[in-house]
Amino acid sequence: MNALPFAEWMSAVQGRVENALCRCLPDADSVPQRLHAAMRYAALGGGKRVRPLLAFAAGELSGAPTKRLDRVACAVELIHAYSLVHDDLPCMDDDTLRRGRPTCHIEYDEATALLVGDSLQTLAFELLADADFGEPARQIEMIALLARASGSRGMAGGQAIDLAAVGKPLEQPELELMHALKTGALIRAAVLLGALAGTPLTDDERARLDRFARRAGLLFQVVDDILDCTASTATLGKTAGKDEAAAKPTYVALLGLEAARAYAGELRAEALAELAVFGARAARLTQLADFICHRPF
Ligand code: GRG
Repeated sequence: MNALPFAEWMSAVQGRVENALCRCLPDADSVPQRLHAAMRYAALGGGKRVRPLLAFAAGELSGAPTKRLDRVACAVELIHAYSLVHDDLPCMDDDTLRRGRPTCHIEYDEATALLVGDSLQTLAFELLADADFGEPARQIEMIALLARASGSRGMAGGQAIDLAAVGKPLEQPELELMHALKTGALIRAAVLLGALAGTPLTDDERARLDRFARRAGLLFQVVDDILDCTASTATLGKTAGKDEAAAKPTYVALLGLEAARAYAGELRAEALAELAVFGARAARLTQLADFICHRPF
């Protein structure tokens, strides 16, 4: 896949991840059928697969075998899919549209959607624990990294801060912390896990990759905020304009649209600067940072 133009590489990885997810999710006709069908509904057939793409791109830095990257990519995507299912529930964001289709609790029911999230999350850890990553100590490090990124000091913690902040003006450092946890932690985990699946990086390389991942996570969120107020519901496949309607603290609300765009440009440049040391090995990560910055949805 190394020689492919970016768009073709992207769809090759997306297709590969779709197949890998399809294989690792329980069959829809196995008991309990309704839960398994709903898990497949939530995880398959949609989404940009940005986190898996980041894992594959980071894996190119460390020469990670594609079979290991399949595992990593599925694990982070399953955590992401679980977070979307729970985020859409009436007790959270209360949304009816996701990836251009009815949300999981609308298509099924709330109790099923709750269990879908729980089950996708535990399946992610099962995948990492069951895989052969060569070295047990590294495998445990990877499992711990994903656990921390997903829990109260990562994604779930960011969601808690977000829920508590609705209607309250947040200053930029508080907004940054919220997003570093809610969106950034899993994006960072995708990058670091992809690299960890191969030959160990030096301490300096790992620190640079970590700084890249943190800037890329923030960039993803700033662009998400911009898209929420500039793109249509049809383009996004989810309800547009929800942040403003729900008085959510966003970069656009804090900085204004033009300054948010300029900030996205700064974050892209800072992220790319961290990759210079890797040379051609970071070509895919560079292209992905550009994609995250300029994506239409
Ligand atoms: C419920 C524990 C828990 C956490 C929820 C991810 C999340 C935390 C909430 C989703 C709400 C949201 C819009 C967050 C902003 C950034 C984001 C994660 C957008 C959706 O991710 P994409 O654009 O979605 O990668 P696709 O559908 O392409 O996978």
